[in-house]
Amino acid sequence: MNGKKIIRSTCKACHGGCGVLVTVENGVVTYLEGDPDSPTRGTMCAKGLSSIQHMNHPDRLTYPLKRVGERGEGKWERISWDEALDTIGNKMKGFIEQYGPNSVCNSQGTGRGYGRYTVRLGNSYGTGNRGLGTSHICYFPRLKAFEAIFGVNRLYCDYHGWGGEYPKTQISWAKQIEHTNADGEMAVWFLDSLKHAKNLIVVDPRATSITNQATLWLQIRPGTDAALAMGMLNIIIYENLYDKEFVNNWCDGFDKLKDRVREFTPEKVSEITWIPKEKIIQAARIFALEKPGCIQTGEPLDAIHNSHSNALSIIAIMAITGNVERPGSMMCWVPPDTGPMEVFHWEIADNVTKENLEKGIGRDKYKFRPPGFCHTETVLRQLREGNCAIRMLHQHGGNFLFSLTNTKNVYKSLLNLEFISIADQFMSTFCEIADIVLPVAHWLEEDDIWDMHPGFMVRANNKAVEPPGEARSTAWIYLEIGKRVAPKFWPWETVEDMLNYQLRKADIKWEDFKEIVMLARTGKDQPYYKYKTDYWRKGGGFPTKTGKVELCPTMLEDLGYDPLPYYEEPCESYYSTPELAEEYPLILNTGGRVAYNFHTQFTNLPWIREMQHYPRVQIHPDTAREYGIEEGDWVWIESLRGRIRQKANLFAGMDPRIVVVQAGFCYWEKKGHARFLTSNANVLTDDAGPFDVAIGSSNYRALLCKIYKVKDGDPLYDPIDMDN
Ligand SMILES: Nc1nc2c(c(=O)[nH]1)N[C@H]1C(S)=C(S)[C@@H](COP(=O)(O)OP(=O)(O)OC[C@H]3O[C@@H](n4cnc5c(=O)[nH]c(N)nc54)[C@H](O)[C@@H]3O)O[C@H]1N2
Ligand SMILES: Nc1nc2c(c(=O)[nH]1)N[C@H]1C(S)=C(S)[C@@H](COP(=O)(O)OP(=O)(O)OC[C@H]3O[C@@H](n4cnc5c(=O)[nH]c(N)nc54)[C@H](O)[C@@H]3O)O[C@H]1N2
Ligand code: SF4
Ligand SMILES: [Mo]
Repeated sequence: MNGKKIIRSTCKACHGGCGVLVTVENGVVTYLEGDPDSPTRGTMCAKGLSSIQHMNHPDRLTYPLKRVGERGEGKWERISWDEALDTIGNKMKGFIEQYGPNSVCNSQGTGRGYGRYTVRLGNSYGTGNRGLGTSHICYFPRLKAFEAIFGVNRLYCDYHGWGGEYPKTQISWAKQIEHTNADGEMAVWFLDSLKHAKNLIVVDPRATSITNQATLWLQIRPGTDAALAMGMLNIIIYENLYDKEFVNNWCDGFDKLKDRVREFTPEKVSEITWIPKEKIIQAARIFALEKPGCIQTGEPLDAIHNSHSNALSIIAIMAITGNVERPGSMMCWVPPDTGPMEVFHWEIADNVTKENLEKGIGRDKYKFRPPGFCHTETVLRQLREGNCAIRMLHQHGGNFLFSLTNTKNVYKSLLNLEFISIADQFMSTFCEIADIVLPVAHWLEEDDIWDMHPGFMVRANNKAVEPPGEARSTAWIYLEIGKRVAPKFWPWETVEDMLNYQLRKADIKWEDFKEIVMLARTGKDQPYYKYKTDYWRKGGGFPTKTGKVELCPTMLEDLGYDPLPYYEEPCESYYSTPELAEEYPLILNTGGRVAYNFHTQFTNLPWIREMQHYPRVQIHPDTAREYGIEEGDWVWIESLRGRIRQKANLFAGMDPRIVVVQAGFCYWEKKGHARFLTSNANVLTDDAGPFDVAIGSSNYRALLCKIYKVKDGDPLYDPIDMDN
């Protein structure tokens, strides 16, 4: 057919990774389908498949814009790229000169494979205040715990059978990988590997789309995962079910862990978690005895003030059962010859002075975090109080008015920044309060390397069509800003030169890589039992201080923290705040992804909106009856911070005391503050702490609330009180 071509690429409508065949006819994308020859075997989800509607949406940003009215007033003037980039560059340099690099924060939304550019930019101008956002409640706690225990910052589930075995037992712990494709794992791998599994254990307060296939469903009280994990450790250790060979030869700190979990008897843990003790015992026995096994760990474990203990205790279960580096267990994948793309920012990390790192906001308190990341809630509080070292924010993607705790406070805080520049594809509610807005290309419109989570593959995002108007690719925007503020570290003439540089280790150029689309190390090329070789350490071992798997990590000890996991009640609960529970008698859980939105994205697409029209709050039918609420009623959900409305979805698959509010639902069709105050879950969440002591995580998953029916004449939303 005239002008028809098919381009192989990689979808990035979520964190990305699915191989895609893009049909382009006469310069227009006409069809998208999964690439059957990719590791995701031709599968795609509703979000990815609606990318044509997303890309062609009439509301796409097409030109750089400068604010001309008051912040948030919505008055903009079109400017040239030169003016936009020069203004951003000059502002950055001006603040750096006057107040030092820590006065300029640069950050991003959730990962879409451009994290290496964001971090390199921060490193290149030397700031110790990067990464305002949600990493402290999304993946950092798990990554840091992996690093503390194993010396490598992540282990993946070996679903692939490359070592001759599939996992016999799988635990899906606070995770819906079947919907979320998060953290470098893909739904299709998990679902296929279940065909080989004997046991599936699901740890989730709610019934999910896989609980009906589960051998055991541990219906946990939100926010109590560390107690459950320590209860399972208690059974595995005191019933002598642990892997003695692995523990004796390769682990350090076992006796200390054994002492710590002694008090976490099945009875006590059952009381804390609301899970029957028989089920806790059974889960521990199955995982310890029916090997190999792996554990998927999800974001709710991080989005709680007990986050680092959640991660330490669950990862310890992997370790003491010897489910590490054996086929069908938890693996540290060796990357393809390119190496991990993250090197792009590590390699210049030393450019940030020790002093600037130490002065990073929140660093004094929350030290168990990658260097350079400031602590979000502290920064926002300081902005409101008028004593924050950060004066300017350059932001790429993300919408803090939806993603951070206590939206009304977030709004007030951000208004106190002296300058905000932001790059997005749409005029988000965050863009609306910025000073300069940059239009960004869609994944179908840009060339880049996809390596969202370093794993066994690196893939190409291939530009299928030109972006609309003057929208530009992410890589180009970073390169141009980098050239203006720290040219020494951004020496490339073109984006292609920069991509070639990133691929150099594999001795391949972008023009060839974009044709082959993927470099991967799979099958027999992927080595197991690396700790028995010189891979991490001469003579064998793990890349930790002791060379062993550290069950009582020296990394935490050196930072002055209790190195062992412990359990703490959520900051609001029936047990920690019984008086509050009298007024707010239900447990508020805000999250649990649905297939139809990726945070604030896609609720402006007809295909997606047809599948879910309204934001929904899950309420148990018994509870709904008690409050006179019926399916489809608009309901107020109120916490100490404020209230929002969502439509009731009666759901019997959870404890009647729990209410699950959908997060991220953006009312794109509403204007002004209605868009982010009507139904946004984070109007309800807590920004005051206490936070996780080592990492600073806030609590999104186990708070208290009350619910009642919306009455005629009620306002659509409660406005922000700017005086308080
Ligand atoms: N469709 C879609 N996909 C996404 C996203 C999206 O917005 N939409 N977001 C992406 C991002 S940034 C991330 S971090 C990932 C997150 O993806 P996941 O890590 O899979 O997390 P969730 O789906 O939020 O929650 C997983 C499960 O945890 C349960 N849960 C809630 N609270 C608790 C608790 O206290 N304990 C336990 N054990 N379980 C609990 C929920 O009921 C839910 O079924 O998804 C990514 N993928
Ligand atoms: N209550 C509650 N709150 C949560 C969560 C929850 O489960 N419950 N989840 C938390 C988690 S885990 C996370 S990671 C955060 C996520 O929250 P954010 O990090 O704020 O989410 P994003 O999807 O990055 O932000 C959406 C914006 O990014 C823009 N965008 C999308 N792709 C691109 C791109 O390629 N380039 C650019 N420049 N812009 C782009 C979109 O147009 C949109 O305006 O939310 C957190 N907040
Ligand atoms: S799972 Fe993510 S990468 Fe795959 S099709 Fe859906 S949006 Fe695209
Ligand atoms: Mo996330």
